Amino acid sequence: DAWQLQVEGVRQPRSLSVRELKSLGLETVAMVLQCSGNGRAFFPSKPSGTAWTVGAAGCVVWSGVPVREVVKALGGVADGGLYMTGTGGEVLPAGLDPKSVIVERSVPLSAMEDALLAWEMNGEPIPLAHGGPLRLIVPGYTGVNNIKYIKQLAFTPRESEAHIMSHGYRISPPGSKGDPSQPSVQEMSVKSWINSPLPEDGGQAAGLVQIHGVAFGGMDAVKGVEVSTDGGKSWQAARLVGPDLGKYAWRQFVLQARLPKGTHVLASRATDARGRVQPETRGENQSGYNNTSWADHAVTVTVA
Ligand SMILES: Nc1nc2c(c(=O)[nH]1)N[C@H]1C(S)=C(S)[C@@H](COP(=O)(O)O)O[C@H]1N2
Ligand SMILES: [Mo]
Repeated sequence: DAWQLQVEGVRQPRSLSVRELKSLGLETVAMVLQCSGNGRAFFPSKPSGTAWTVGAAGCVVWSGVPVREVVKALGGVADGGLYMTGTGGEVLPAGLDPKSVIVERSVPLSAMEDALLAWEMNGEPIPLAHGGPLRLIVPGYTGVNNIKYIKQLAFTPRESEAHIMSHGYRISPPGSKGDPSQPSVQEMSVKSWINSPLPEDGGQAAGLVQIHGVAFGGMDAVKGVEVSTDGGKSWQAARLVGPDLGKYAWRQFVLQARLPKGTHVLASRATDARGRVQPETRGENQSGYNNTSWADHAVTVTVA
């Protein structure tokens, strides 16, 4: 409760403790937190960075105060505020230019509407590893925009000049370096993948299988998922299962299929509430970000 957050770029800028923030409002959001490098392992260019396939994501319930309530209590956003900029509370190593190491990210002001300053994760205080005591949650935005142990929230006329914002996490053409003219990794888009059966589960017996996985829309709800058992030549509608926890959460899906002996390429393809369909191919970029390709996420299983 004693952790302090400095709020800048509002009419009455000041520092608030988590205890004070707890008196200003309480909301809960279930959302997919996904690293922008999730799916990087499928890039043939083998970009540097962790070779994630699908493991750098989770669907998490966060609770805290809506940012808009905090802003309201401090008189509103000051004139000229176009971005919401969060700064991580890491102790910076001495002797380095702070801009080169600080975790500070800017998102468009519009992201404030659904953003939370959260102190609870899945009903418990957020552990340090996931950003406690206080984390900025920007639903629909990739992992890096969700600032852990946030120490400052500022409404700024420009994007942060921290390296992680200006040059890191940019969609750079293959072979080039990141720079501020390129798009930053921000909103997620519609994506799904299969969690079972997987080749590493070992041999699958011929007959009935439940092909299941997860699907999410990013900024919009997921409307449906199709599954293919022939590498994308034909598709069947899967069934969404489990509770609907809102548009920022993922849904589980299942398709019951009868697989004969042989090798099968299983793929899933999600559609969001605006009718946008998960694409077949990835968007090539230097760092292996934002891979939503259904073909890359297809799995090959052998049925005995
Ligand atoms: N302060 C701070 N916030 C941060 C980071 C960080 O290094 N420092 N890493 C970001 C990145 S790249 C990701 S993918 C997520 C990971 O969140 P998790 O550890 O809760 O899974 O946190 C984001 N927020
Ligand atoms: Mo990340």
